[in-house]
Amino acid sequence: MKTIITYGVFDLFHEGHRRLLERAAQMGDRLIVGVASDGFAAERGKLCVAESLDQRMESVRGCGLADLIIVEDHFGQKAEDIVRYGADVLVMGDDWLGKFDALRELCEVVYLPRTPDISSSLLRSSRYPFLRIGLIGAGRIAGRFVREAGYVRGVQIPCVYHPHPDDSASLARFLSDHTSIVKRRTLDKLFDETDAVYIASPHETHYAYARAALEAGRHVLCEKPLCLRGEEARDLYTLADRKGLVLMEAVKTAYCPGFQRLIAVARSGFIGEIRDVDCGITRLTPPGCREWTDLTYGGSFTELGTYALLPAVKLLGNRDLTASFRSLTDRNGLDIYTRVELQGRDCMASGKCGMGVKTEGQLIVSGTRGYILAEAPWWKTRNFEIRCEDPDRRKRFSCEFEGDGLRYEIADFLMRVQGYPGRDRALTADESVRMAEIMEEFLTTRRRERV
Ligand code: C2G
Repeated sequence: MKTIITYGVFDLFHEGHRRLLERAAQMGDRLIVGVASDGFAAERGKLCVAESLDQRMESVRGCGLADLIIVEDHFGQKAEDIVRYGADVLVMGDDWLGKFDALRELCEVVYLPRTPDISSSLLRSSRYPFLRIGLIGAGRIAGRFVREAGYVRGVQIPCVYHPHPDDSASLARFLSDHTSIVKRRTLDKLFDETDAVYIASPHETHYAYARAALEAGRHVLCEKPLCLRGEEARDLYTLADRKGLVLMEAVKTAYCPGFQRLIAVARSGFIGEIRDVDCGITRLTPPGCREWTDLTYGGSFTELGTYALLPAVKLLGNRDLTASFRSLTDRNGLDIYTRVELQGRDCMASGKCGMGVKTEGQLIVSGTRGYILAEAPWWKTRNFEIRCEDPDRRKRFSCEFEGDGLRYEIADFLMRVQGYPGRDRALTADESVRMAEIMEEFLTTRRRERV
């Protein structure tokens, strides 16, 4: 019996997929089809997969050509599968020409001509035109956002709003770096030319801009911290829901494949009941930056605290966490280093963040049967491993984290705006509101200590 094996994402199953499978099936007696998992597709740079894995597997099943359907979820799996299933031929479309030649050691490799003029991405964009995202703010992160958006098919950035367009050196620098983006002097003009906004302005302005955009019927992707008060964050999510709009807090780690895999492994029960979450994130920041000159909203925790809270809120958020803070401050009373301690029902967590002190940027999730250790920088989750009492039971995971990592949140935002389901679990409204509440508690504590 001659076994043929092939792999794909098979998103929005179309004639090109069917013809590939049909030709592959004709080459042998048995056809095995590997369908990429959501995480693996994202790791391979396919960020805008519209359908879930089970939908895509059902589509392949429905075409009636596959004798066996398997899930492809890691690099190197093809070689394992060829041996495991005794495949005689690996068949791929010729857009992969040469990429799998190394597997000729294990089986014949055949590249078939792709079917022209059809692809999942064309189907997606034909259903939904470009999403036009207007920028509010023209600082460092806005520039990184534009570069990362270039990796997400279906997104356009036509214009940017800055409250003081004429006397802003950062806007002038931004416009010279991104000549295709034009400045708009008013929010209304920005809204007129866009479907959504990305808010990259100073922390304390986020709420007002997000509310204005939602009121104007625009979807909102807002840099962290979304809000500095819990009630404001709750208000925004309520407004977004009422208007049927997408509101997302841009915490890049929450949307990257590696962190999502870590959360899934932690929740799987493999390390038992989670009892402690501990992480550190520091970025030495020179004096003179906004983080140090804004005496009201500056400092380490407002800048990095969202990351320090994210793993605990994701894994322990439903256990009534109460927060306490300890900070080292500069002469202006801004925190150069803060520890946030979270105490919950039969659990605890701690997060260290600092722009004036450097520490190890690892994440440890501790459970009753083992723990997870994510190496620094854990917030760009690439490698993590499970460790147990028995050192032989260690299990290591490696995931891609491409570029600056903003592409993952942009892709999630695009897919949610386009109405594809299943993308709202990366960071839920409740988790985002909880982080705003803790941010508010920190600022209240700081104000109290300053009087
Ligand atoms: N294909 C085709 N003609 C098209 C579109 C796709 O022949 N118009 C082929 C591709 O060449 C591929 C298969 O259909 O062999 C599945 O295509 P995708 O779903 O786009 O999957 P791909 O990104 O190629 O993923 O690890 C390998 C990957 O999983 C393959």
